[in-house]
Amino acid sequence: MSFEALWRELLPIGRHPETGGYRRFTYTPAELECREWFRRTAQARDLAVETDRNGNLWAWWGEPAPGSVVTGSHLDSVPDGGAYDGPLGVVSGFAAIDLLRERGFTPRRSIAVVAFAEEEGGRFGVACLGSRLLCGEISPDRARALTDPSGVTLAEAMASAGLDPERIGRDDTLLSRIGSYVELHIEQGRAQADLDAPIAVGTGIWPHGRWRLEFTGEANHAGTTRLDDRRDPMLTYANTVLAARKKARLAGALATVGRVVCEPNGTNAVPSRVLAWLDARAPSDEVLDRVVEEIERASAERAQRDGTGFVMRQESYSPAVQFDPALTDRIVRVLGGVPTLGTGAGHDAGVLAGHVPAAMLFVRNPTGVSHAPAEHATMADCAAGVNALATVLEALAQ
Ligand code: HGY
Ligand code: MN
Ligand code: MN
Repeated sequence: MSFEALWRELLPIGRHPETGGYRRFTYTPAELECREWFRRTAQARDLAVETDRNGNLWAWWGEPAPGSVVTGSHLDSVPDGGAYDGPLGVVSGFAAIDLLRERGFTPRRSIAVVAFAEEEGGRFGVACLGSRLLCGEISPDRARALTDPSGVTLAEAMASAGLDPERIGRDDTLLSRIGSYVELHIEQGRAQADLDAPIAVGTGIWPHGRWRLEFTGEANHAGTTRLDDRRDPMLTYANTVLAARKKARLAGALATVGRVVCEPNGTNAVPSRVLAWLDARAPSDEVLDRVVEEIERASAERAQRDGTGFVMRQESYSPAVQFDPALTDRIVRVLGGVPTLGTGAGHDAGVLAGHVPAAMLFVRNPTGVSHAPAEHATMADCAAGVNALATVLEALAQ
């Protein structure tokens, strides 16, 4: 089946009718439907499909064995994310297998398509949760206790999806099977548009992390409480957003606050608490640590002045990643010389890179927009991606 037919099957699942964005949160109905799609697609190709102990989906062409070639990405999305971030890599994996079979190729090394669970951390707050669990990069106890915004724990969500949360944790058997991991992903930026390059190869990922910010104050009446008598957490929060932007700009880093919760959220009341999440990224771990420290200090000082409480807690951190140079060079060569580029976007390949040879292929994104409904790649570029992936898988699996 061609890429387009597969793409059209997945496209409507979890898409919000008004915004056109995707809400495929791990183990919720929309994402479970994506899992069903993955299983059906694998079975239709006689690929042995399994859900591993950490909720990651695997489809095997050939016996799962050490030295296998693995490709894939993720099916979950950020709130109102685009159609391509994640699914493009999974659909392209199946389409590349179709193409190799049409060419009469029989792999000497098994090939697998994987869909990692909770890559966006969109429900439980930790990015790349499925690949971190696979690689033993997060403790099973901490993972089980992670909660979604309504207080449901990962353990409860897994159990209701028919998985046993007691089994989560590093999976040495599975890791030993991965000879190399190559993730195809839509570019989240427009470097390839500027280079007029439909395909590029990743070199590395900026260090990045996310921190939970809690501002506490004193709830009170908006109409009768003098300004000097207030302990308003919204004020401290607002200054933190401005400080984050300034500290990041001065350091050549990135800082974003895209998620905030105000309690009790009344129009005519000074809030009691504001919760917010900082996403910060930088060219190096040192710069990132410095920027985050400066933001924390500026917020603590402002809280002092406002008479409010301020607590900052790291929720997830991904150190700088360099993809496997030998694998990356080989992929560039096999593709006849394509541009290479770094990225500020995190990926499961970034987690795997610490454990097995990992690399990334990027497909051009004409506008660079991502984590938004407007995210888009042309079908021609997606087809070029499938071709490139098939060429790479053939080279690695023969
Ligand atoms: O946040 C990221 O960089 C990725 O999309 N999880
Ligand atoms: Mn993403
Ligand atoms: Mn992604």
